[in-house]
Amino acid sequence: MIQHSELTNDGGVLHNVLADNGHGPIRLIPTRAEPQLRQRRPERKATGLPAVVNSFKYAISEAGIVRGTLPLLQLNQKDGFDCPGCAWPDPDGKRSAFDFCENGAKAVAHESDSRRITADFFAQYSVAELSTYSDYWLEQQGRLTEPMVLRAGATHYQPIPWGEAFDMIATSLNSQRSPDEASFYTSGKAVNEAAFAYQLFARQFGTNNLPDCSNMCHESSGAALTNTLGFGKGTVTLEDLENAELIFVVGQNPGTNHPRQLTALQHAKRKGAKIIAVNPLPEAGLISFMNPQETLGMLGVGTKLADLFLQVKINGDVPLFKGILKTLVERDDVQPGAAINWGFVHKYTTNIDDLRNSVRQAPWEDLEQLSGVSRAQMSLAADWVCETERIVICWCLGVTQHQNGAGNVQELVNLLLLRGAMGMPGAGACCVRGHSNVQGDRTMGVWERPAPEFLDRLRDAFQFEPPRRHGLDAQRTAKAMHRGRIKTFISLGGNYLMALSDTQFTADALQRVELTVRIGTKLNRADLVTGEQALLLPCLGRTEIDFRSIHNVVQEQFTSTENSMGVVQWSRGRFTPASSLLLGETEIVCRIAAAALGAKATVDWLAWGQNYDYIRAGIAKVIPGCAHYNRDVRKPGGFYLPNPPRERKFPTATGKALFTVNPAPERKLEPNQLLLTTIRSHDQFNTTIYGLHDRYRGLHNTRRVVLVNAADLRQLGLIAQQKVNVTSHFAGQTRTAYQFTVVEYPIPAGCAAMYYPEANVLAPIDATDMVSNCPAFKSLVITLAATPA
Ligand SMILES: Nc1nc2c(c(=O)[nH]1)N[C@H]1C(S)=C(S)[C@@H](COP(=O)(O)OP(=O)(O)OC[C@H]3O[C@@H](n4cnc5c(=O)[nH]c(N)nc54)[C@H](O)[C@@H]3O)O[C@H]1N2
Ligand SMILES: Nc1nc2c(c(=O)[nH]1)N[C@H]1C(S)=C(S)[C@@H](COP(=O)(O)OP(=O)(O)OC[C@H]3O[C@@H](n4cnc5c(=O)[nH]c(N)nc54)[C@H](O)[C@@H]3O)O[C@H]1N2
Ligand SMILES: [Mo]
Repeated sequence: MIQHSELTNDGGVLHNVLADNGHGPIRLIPTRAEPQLRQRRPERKATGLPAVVNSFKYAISEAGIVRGTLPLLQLNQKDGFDCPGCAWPDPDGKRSAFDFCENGAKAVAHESDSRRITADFFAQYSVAELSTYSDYWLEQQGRLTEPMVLRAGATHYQPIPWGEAFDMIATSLNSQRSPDEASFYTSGKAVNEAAFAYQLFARQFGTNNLPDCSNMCHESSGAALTNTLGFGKGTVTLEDLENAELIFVVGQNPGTNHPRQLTALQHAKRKGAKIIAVNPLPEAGLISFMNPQETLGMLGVGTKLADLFLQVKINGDVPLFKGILKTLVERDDVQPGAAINWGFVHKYTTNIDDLRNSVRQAPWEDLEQLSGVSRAQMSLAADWVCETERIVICWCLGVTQHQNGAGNVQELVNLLLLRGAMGMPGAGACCVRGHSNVQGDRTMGVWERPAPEFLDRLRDAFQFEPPRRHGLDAQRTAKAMHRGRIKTFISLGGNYLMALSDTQFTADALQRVELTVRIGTKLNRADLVTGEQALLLPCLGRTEIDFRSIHNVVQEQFTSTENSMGVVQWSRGRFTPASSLLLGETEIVCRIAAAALGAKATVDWLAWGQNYDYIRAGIAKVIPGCAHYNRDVRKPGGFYLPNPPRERKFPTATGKALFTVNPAPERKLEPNQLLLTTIRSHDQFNTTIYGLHDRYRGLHNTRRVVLVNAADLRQLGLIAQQKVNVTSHFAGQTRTAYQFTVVEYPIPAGCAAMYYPEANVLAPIDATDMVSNCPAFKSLVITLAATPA
């Protein structure tokens, strides 16, 4: 039985130790000593030669030179594999042989790792010992090579044959009282074929418990876009972005997280576009960019990117955009048509008067004070907005991960609609997705709240009655685990433990599950903080060849993905698998389904796992726009999925796009409290840490830092580089992260930043967006306390 965890001091590291659920004392926080911080001046430019050098350095160190550089040349080519990094699209036309970026290169090299984790490794280290190492160290141990099991009461993982592993999952699933005691998590790397099979399996098993990483990522965008445009995705193509005359980049750090977006911004800029960056941090990529694809960029000659940098306070985006909208409405009141595109508004939208009245009433003082941006700057942005309708707004997590995340996105939509910047070339909403196939997974039906029409199509295509009751999202799943309501938990990729909020709570929750299963390529902490029993099932990466034997003939299988702009494309691995025992994740899903469903199955799961054309034929029957999936996906460059707003069709209840009124968040901070945002360093992919350097921000050697403004440091009586404990405050509860180094950084006063996932212990499980339930990872109230010397 689980006891409460307690605070201990392990080799000088203070933290809560998890209760022993039979596998030994598991550490949630690594206890090995960390190097000291080294701080340099933040860089003013992104990429260029250092980026190319860094990516090759990383490729060489991880993968060995030959295996390291060859995959880089295959990246995002029309006959190569889809980059396992971010979801930024590839150009439709000719592609440069070097169309990769530093961080895409790191993602590929990390997967092409020449190191291996074998059964010997697990015999050598107990799970308790592994848990004393950092997350960085765990992923650096190399690729997983064979299926492993952690049995009840065992201290070590042991090898298990694939067949037995599938039977173990089937037994666990079929012993539950209700299918809703099972949960099927998906991380956004899963390819379309795996995702479609997975959701069909979960629903044939009888549950809509399909939480995914999107619940913690762009859930707010999906909710807001569906509410306002009737369609939950962005509306632009890459060409639109390059043809825009005004581009906003809001709450996004493209230099690190979507480096190829900088090339598109540079192209737009050369055609005369203006760029406005909205961010509390002066991110290098937003300020200036050196294109590594061009000689001048290589030599260090950069393009100045942002024409205007609006250094908004954390969660100050609604007041900022309301200020811009207010300026537009007031100008239009004086001279109708000067700022509002009335032709578009009358024909395609509803609710304009509510919007106009609400912004007229908003006091300037409040808007300036809450946003931290002056009225003069808002007015300058409004001048540029009035000059053109070819406006694109790009956004990512700085917008979505707040208690009013959906409201933030809706406020951006208001601006686009007011100008009619929708469904015309060079204009629209550019919702920049994260994981390389997170958008595709949703298209394929991985969602805990499926539309009734979708379930009807599944029913008709596969002759079964899908469950209608909505399932649990990622956050609600942890709460259900805590109450003992989830008994079997399967993760298709990802790192649910470290990605979700409230690490301690989530860890306690996972330890109450009977069987946790993870399908993955590398070891992470989620494999150490497990249920009573755990399976670790290693799979092929996207860069590797997926061979199948069909009727004794060996055939190569390919898979497909969808990028941020709705283009579906095939992806073919090129490299010898890391181990002969690996299976493709699609096949793993199908074989679990075959074992678990038995006679209940209405498709031939084993055949689906052998030949993905069968799965694609299934996709064709169910997913809109995919009627000829097997044919279209084989076209070079792929095909576009339908996107109604691009044609000015808005499938809302009224058939029109909706203006919304989004109140500015009101949060009264007490003296000494700061508002914390959590961000990615330049050297990580989500919970996968590639290294300990955040080059552009000038922070080296450690990730356990808190970035604070100089004035706040003085006022709090702290000295830069001092060690502090960070406490978050929410609904009368506190959570503490111990021994972080405080860093002086040019962030607005009253704001602070820490790295994800180290900061997730501070994020309350209940602090989520009011509409979408996306965790408010980017507005946490904290205080800092110097640690006793
Ligand atoms: N190399 C690399 N690429 C990645 C990832 C990765 O970890 N590494 N992750 C992938 C995934 S899954 C995703 S979802 C994306 C994430 O891509 P981003 O959203 O760019 O990721 P974050 O580092 O979380 O950065 C958020 C940005 O928002 C700013 N910000 C924080 N709070 C606020 C706010 O209140 N208002 C505004 N306006 N800005 C704010 C931060 O300063 C930061 O610049 O990247 C994807 N690509
Ligand atoms: N505080 C805070 N928390 C956040 C965020 C934040 O900004 N702040 N961002 C949130 C966001 S946007 C997201 S998307 C989530 C990310 O949440 P997840 O998607 O759950 O986490 P990842 O870190 O991307 O998963 C890494 C693991 O995926 C496995 N993996 C890698 N490649 C493959 C593959 O090809 N197949 C399979 N099956 N497995 C593979 C490896 O084992 C690796 O250890 O985190 C969220 N959490
Ligand atoms: Mo994400």
